[in-house]
Amino acid sequence: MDVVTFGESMALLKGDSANGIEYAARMDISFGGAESNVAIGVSRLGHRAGWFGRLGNDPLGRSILKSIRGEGVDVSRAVLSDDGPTGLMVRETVRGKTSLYYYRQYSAMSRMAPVNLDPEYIAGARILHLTGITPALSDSCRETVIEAIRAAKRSGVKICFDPNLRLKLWSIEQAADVLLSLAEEADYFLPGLDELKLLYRTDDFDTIVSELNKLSALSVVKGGEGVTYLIENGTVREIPFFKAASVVDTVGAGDGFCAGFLSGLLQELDSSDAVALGNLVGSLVVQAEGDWESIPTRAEVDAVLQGTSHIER
Ligand code: KDG
Repeated sequence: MDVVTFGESMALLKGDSANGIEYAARMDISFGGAESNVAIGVSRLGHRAGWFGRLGNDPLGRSILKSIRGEGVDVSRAVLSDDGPTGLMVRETVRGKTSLYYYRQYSAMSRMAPVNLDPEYIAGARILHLTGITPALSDSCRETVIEAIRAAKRSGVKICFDPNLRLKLWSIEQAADVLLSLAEEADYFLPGLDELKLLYRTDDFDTIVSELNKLSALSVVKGGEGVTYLIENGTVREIPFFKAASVVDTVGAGDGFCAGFLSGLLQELDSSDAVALGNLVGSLVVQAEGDWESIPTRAEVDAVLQGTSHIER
């Protein structure tokens, strides 16, 4: 595997009413999960991606597993479990504000423990991608992330960490301690600027940069004013966004960025070109509905780069 990742993928319901779920008559169903979104993106960009997690042995879980497998992602270590349901999230956008409601407490994934890991599977990857969502799910999930890091480090597998701060899952006080300690273990740290302001409890960019320079990781800070900040060896470089032709759905853009950045690393691009590729993928993701459905293929990315992306009639 080029990239292995794990975490919770959940069924996703979206209502058909502009006034929100409360007034919806019909719901569209899909699925989402920051980690499987990234795995699907890495696969679409032409690399070998593996995703594992625990899904309920229920219709939603079986459907999600088939969908992730159908995207060319290896799911050989994923489990359909009888010890909890598949998680569910419900999303609505009302007057431009998107809200996500989770129904995931005591889900099958929340019961993951270090014993469920296959250290050899992790050892066989070039990069282990982790998010800050998994440690928020339960103590056993947090222990599993720590054990996965140990397995990766024993075999020289690089670690990419996106904190994916979810304050509906835990308080900023709980999250900051855990996420910043995980960032110290990473080779690549991919936070959002707003997340860093909360984690470091400051709006001052220079203070944030000085904190990031204490990490051994190469840090890539998403969500600047039209740029992504690359912080490496004490320097700050600004990598400009690609202008999205239109913005339809921003959910999943960060996962698309991660997939593009990981693809850049796997292609052995230099760090600024890998960040630029992440910016390009993220800019394409926001132009269509869906967390992962809008992640481009390698051919689509190449067409944009060659200026041949056009309407065929
Ligand atoms: O990353 C975009 C969503 O698909 C993702 O946030 C869902 O994993 C998810 C979560 O926990 O919110």
